[in-house]
Amino acid sequence: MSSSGESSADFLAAGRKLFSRPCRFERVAADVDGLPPAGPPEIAFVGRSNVGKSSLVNALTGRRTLARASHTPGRTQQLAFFDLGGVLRLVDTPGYGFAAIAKDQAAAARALTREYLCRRGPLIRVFLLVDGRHGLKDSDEEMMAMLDEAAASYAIVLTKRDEVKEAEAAARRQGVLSRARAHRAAYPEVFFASARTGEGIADLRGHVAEALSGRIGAERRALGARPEKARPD
Ligand SMILES: Nc1nc2c(ncn2[C@@H]2O[C@H](COP(=O)(O)OP(=O)(O)OP(=O)(O)O)[C@@H](O)[C@H]2O)c(=O)[nH]1
Ligand SMILES: [Mg+2]
Repeated sequence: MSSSGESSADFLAAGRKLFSRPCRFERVAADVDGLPPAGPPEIAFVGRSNVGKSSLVNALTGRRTLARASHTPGRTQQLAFFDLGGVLRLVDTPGYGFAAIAKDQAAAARALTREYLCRRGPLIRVFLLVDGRHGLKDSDEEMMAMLDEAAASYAIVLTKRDEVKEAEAAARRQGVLSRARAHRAAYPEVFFASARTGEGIADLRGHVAEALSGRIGAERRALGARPEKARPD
């Protein structure tokens, strides 16, 4: 039972309902000027290249090809905005940690993601995706430190659950959870999901519904997030 009185079953049902709304691609932003004006609350998906961000957006929305998933790591180099029934925006971000991307292109994508995560007023929740087969890498720890600093409340999602054996999955989740506890903006629960089989997807939808219910935004304010900077005309 949460402090707001709703049980997790309520949030699961709310999540199912939320993600049954129509979802459509809105726009991509290659730089800060390309960001859409602030609108509904936003949930962002961050993580290393190839971890499964775009696939997870597709799985959550039940749309196979909404976000562009790829066999080529580093394909997504812009922020992609998706509108969910006018009540929520899902934001797919460029992956980090892939050496084959040109250095200046990777630096530009990293700077844009950072600017977005640190300044975006409507952002209520970040999902930090980590490959469930490998666990946290140094680049993930760097992202966690950055999210702490930005006071951007985030939950870690281990991906590709279908490729990890039961015992290994339990140990990995526990290991990641104990490291997450050292980070002040990290949610004290680690999800494990598969975009391929759908395992864990209902829980993630429920978590989004819970974030949308208002508690998480309050957390972000309590953590001292800086207000979104007015952009010069
Ligand atoms: N087995 C398995 N493969 C997955 C899963 N999710 C994604 N993949 C595969 O992982 C690869 C990368 O998936 P994407 O969704 O494109 O990853 P991404 O994080 O968006 O990658 P970038 O945009 O390059 O940063 C693709 O080949 C997917 O089919 C999963 O749950 N299980
Ligand atoms: Mg992608």
